[in-house]
Amino acid sequence: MNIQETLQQKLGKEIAQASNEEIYGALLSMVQEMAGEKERTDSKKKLYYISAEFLIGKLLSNNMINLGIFNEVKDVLAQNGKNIAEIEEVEPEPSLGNGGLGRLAACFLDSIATLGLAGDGVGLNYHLGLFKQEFKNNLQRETPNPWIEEKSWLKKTDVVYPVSFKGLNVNARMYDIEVTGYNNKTNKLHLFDIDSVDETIVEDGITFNKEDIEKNLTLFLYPDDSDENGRLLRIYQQYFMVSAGAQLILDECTAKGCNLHDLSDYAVIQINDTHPTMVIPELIRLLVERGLDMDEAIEVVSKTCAYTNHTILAEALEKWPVYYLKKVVPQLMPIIEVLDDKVRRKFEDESVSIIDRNDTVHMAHIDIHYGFSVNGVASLHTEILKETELNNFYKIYPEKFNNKTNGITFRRWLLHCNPALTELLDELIGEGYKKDAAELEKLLAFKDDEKVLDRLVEIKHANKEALCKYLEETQGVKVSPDTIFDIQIKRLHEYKRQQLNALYIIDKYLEIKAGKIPAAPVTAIFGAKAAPAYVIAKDIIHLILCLQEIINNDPEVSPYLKVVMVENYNVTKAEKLIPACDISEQISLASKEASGTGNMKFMLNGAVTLGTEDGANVEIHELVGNDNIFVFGASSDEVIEHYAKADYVARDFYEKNPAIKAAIDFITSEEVLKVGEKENLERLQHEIISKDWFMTLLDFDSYKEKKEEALRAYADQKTWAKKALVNIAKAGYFSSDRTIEEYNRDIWHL
Ligand code: GLS
Repeated sequence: MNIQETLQQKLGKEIAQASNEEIYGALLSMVQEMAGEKERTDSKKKLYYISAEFLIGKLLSNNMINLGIFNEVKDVLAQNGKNIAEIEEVEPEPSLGNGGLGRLAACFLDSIATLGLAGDGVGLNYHLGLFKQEFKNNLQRETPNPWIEEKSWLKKTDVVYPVSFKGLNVNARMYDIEVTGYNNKTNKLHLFDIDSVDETIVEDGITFNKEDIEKNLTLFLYPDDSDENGRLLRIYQQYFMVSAGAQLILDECTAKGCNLHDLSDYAVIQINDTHPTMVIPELIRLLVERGLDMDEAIEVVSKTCAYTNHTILAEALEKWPVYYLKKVVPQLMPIIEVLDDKVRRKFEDESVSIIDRNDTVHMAHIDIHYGFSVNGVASLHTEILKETELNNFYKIYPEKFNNKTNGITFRRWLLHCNPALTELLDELIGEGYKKDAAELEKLLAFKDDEKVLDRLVEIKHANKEALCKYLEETQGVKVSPDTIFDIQIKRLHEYKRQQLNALYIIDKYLEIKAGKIPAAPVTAIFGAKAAPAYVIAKDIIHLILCLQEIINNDPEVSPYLKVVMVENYNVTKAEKLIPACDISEQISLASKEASGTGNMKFMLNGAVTLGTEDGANVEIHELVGNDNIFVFGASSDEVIEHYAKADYVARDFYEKNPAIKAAIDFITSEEVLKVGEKENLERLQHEIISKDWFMTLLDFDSYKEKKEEALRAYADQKTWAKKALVNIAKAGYFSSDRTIEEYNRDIWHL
């Protein structure tokens, strides 16, 4: 049966007569069947990528691309008067992650299957993904974000494992999502869930009773951990995930003939950040239960587990008080004590202990001592881990440390989101780059080809037009595709410095008001969610929304400058924003962004980076060279030194730099107070003047200067298009296929 016939059979009617919802449902079940019939990867040794987040995004089109039927389906639909883009709209987005870390896990699954490697994901089936963001009175509001409908990608399995908490025994049921490789075999994403979850306990917004574990265990992705019950729930979630995961791993390995002593010949477990760290003591516990002695169990597990560090921000390196663990998973404490004891006997250095003197368990320390590999996610990040953050560990275990610079899947971030660019690439360099991203470099041969450069400009313009239409339809915001699209989309965090961009916008506004007309009109686009309990991050969103209202409604200013804060920024929106971007804002304080992956997506789609020497920006810079990137700001060495000496004083900049002072004063000016909340704006202003923990003001002048340079450079469209071309051509290095090949070569050995 061909696709047309299959669809009609599933629909029970002509495609032309069916609604978009019905067509989506039919496509979903067709794709699921096709994926189910595909060959599974198979090898003695298998990777388990265990992660609290898999930000998979919508799956329909991605799966169709990987199965090689996307174009055919699109054509069949078009012949019947249907538009694939409208069908895509019907699919709810599974937002099972916060940001880069979760999206990376999803890109990795795609690449693992594409390379034909046996590797499954293990995580949690959150019923409500990252909250849905709404703007009201220029403030962020959070509402629940459900994604599981009657028909979904989840397949309920009969696999159920018991999980015990103190005074509570529950069952973890496994749900599976097929992971299709591009023109290759399939793997699975296993998501564990508890049958008793009750979505009706959600009250106003996203609040719920955090103590009713049987009803809330998998209810939310990352429940609010600003109070103790929230943090305890997090431990419940983490243990639920790793205990079920560990039982699955042992079951699968023994079914293949593993005798547990040789576990590491059958399994390798990649621990994605510290959230799944308890898998180490849990596996040890299970192995002892199954007959191994403690020392051997520890050794076996240490040969099986590898750890990826994704941040140097102290607040993200998990530390749990012993009494929390005793309250939730007392069965792990004796094991963690043994692990700590062994470390203390071997090393005198208190800073590498597992349980510190305040009775706090350092999760990363468990991973480093009892895993065989520790990797950072970009070369600068790994160097900082080795030389600074984890230097005491690096001195003990230099052989464990390695770098794996992040990557992105080109199936989603080029083939799917930018079909026009994909078509041009196919025409110019053939399709080989789809399997071997390094072939993108062939594009460099067209660097001086005027016709090709014109086509790049045309494609970008068309993508910008499509975005304008989308923004008008979804948010009622009108912007012009003939302005420079300057985009900063990522989670809202002070270290990412959206506030620096906002201060620049204020500065620009004040200049225009004073009669200084800019060379080229700019549209500043933001997209960001702030953690519900992160007060200053929400204040920054508030400021940006206030600026949007003031600037876009000011006839003197809006012809030259507009501000758009995209509501409910998520993977789906990223897919529309990235292909339309001219300038990619990657302006974190150097040393703080471990890697970034948005920076790679923008580059691949022909945007030019305006960034600090941070995370993977450093590698982008090396690849494209000085002419094709705009770099500014203090270096990571300088920043680390400022922290060490504690000699950065924001107020000095405020007092000595008139432009900075004017921009900061504006935050609480009458104009802003007319549309904003005094309390929030004053709090933010005070934070910037008297704390500014991420040194916004230190980089203000150099940011402004570089940004102006970039805006001026844009005027010469040919030269700009050349920069875009070089960025695209050099992006091959950032394919997650390359990253996964390196993981496999150096760590997994599948
Ligand atoms: C993060 C880092 O902040 C990002 O720089 C990085 O790209 C990502 C994936 O490695 O991991 N760490 C984290 O806790 N959240 C992230 O997005």
